[in-house]
Amino acid sequence: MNHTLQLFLLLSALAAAQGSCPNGFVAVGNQCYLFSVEIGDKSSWDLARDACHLWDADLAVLDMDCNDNHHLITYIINKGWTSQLMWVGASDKAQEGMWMWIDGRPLDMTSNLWRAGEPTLGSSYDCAHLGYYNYDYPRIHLYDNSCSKDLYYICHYGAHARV
Ligand SMILES: [Ca+2]
Repeated sequence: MNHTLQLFLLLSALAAAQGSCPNGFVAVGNQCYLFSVEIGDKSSWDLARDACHLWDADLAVLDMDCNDNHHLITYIINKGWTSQLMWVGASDKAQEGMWMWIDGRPLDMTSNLWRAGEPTLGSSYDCAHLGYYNYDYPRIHLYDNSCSKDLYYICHYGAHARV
């Protein structure tokens, strides 16, 4: 093994150990996210995805089986962003009432990620965002909303969209 390759492997290992993320992204748990609230950008759900794609990312996917959800939500609360509505990568555009993450996993409508009473099953409400409701502040949950609404969004580096 030559020295250049050894150095490259060492730096790669260090970067991974430090959870380093691309410019603009922050490490939360062991994932990298970009919060558009940091750059003041709001857009529709589709345009938010386009923006994320420019950074080799896609809208955030949350997973109940994984601690990263907890890290992400705690991070948002600690930042004081609980009153900001932020698009994440789930929708029921393909089929009303069949919520899917953009990585192809189903999002169970009974998931604890949803605010009680959400999603509303509206055919005009097909995209999911994180947000809060007055009386459970500062807890945040998923809500469905109109995809054309201009909201902040969370890009997730390395999220591999299949839909
Ligand atoms: Ca819907």
